[in-house]
Amino acid sequence: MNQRVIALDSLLNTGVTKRKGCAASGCGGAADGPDDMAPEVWAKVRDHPCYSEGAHHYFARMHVAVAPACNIQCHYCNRKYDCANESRPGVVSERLTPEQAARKVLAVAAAVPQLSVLGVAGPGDALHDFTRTFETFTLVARTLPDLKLCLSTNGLALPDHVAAITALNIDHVTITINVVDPEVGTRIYPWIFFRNRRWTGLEASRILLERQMEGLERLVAAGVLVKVNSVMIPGVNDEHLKAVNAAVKQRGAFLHNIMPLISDPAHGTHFGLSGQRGPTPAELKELQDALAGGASLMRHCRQCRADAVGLLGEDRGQEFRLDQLSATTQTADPAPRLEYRAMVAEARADRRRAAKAAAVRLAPLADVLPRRVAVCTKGGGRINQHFGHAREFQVYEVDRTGVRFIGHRRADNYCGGGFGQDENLEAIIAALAGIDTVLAAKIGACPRSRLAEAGIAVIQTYAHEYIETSLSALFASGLAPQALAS
Ligand code: CLF
Ligand code: SF4
Repeated sequence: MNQRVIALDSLLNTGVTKRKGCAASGCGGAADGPDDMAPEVWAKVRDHPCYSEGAHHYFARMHVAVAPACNIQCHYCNRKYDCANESRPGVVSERLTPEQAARKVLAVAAAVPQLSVLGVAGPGDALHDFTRTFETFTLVARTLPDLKLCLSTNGLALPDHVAAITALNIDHVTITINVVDPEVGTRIYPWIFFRNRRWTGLEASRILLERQMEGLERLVAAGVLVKVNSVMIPGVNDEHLKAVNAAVKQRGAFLHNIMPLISDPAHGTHFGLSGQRGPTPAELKELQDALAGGASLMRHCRQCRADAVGLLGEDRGQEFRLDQLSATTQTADPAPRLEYRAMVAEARADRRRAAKAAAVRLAPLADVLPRRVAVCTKGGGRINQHFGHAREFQVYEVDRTGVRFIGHRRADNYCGGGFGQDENLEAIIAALAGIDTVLAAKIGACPRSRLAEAGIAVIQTYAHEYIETSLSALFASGLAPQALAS
């Protein structure tokens, strides 16, 4: 490792604005290297944690909650419910004016050199009251022109704003498209508000779909990268999402992100209250695998809050509440972020070399592969997190062609401030269903032995190594994971 790569690893491990104690909380298949795409496209996605799976190990996004209202109703949405510990779209702790949002972005940018993207993703629709969204972007672009701008919309108002989006250099737009058949849409959307009146039933669904497709086509024609988010709702649109994938691919969507329905009666949504369940991780993966070869799939979405701050999978929003802003540094100096990006470029090149070497090592291992393994990581593509601090596990598939990120499993972290929490450990074991090997930087003797009883080997041998290097070394060693875990 050269000095810059070491410096980057230390930055990701310790954090320049380090959190206290164990607290942490939370758009594969995305082509992910300069060899996979045109240079102008690579320049747009290189540092965007949602549009590049590789970037999500290094870069942070922040959302500012400047868009409270929405012009449609989805059966999975209730923006009134808010829990500070919950990572879920539509959830926010405080709503901001554009001026407040711009101040907050400045404070975060000064403290978090990993910040590369500012997004408006609610809590309502970013384009319903578009003036607030565009004013926020205008203010931020003036002071922090190095940040990429990103917005997320249901698409109903989108065709009216394509010109403004391109004029503001918003290179990334997400449209949530759940159906391409209005009949199916009637089971998701009870109403829309369009051209000064409320529409219901088939007509509402038809108008929404037409507007989404028009918006998608026009953005693609204008050179904007469009990601399509779809909520997978078993028994409603799960099979249908194959048709959605084909339709959005045909219209030039850059990525398709299929997100599992989050459904809980406590959230007060129609689906939550009517008992509609979300998909299991296995059902989600089965659908994603069935779509391989269609529009490129995003598998690393964390379904984040509309006020999320930090790397995907962590949420530092509570560090930057409005009442704390006056006490935080406010500087527009881009130097720390530019220096960080230069370090990341070197680290990613280094990691790509390591991944190629790993693939060579894996090629002859037909008898032991494919395998699926979970890792504890704080970013940088390394095994650099203590098992007890992990609130999520990244899951990788290892086969003879190499190592691929295929998703993540969320679980409350085990370490509760110096002592283990047994009930959390049982939840973690449940979350790791189907996985028998975990790589972590460190784990205590007690949890390791409980996991071993559950048939899960936790290996610390590869602490701080690249994930690809470690997994290829593990399987090339010829040793069973249980042998290395002891
Ligand atoms: Fe935000 Fe969305 Fe932009 Fe990312 S999130 S507006 S594209 S900067 Fe990302 Fe969060 Fe998933 Fe969205 S992980 S919910 S895909
Ligand atoms: Fe909620 Fe978004 Fe649907 Fe509006 S478009 S109802 S904010 S989920």
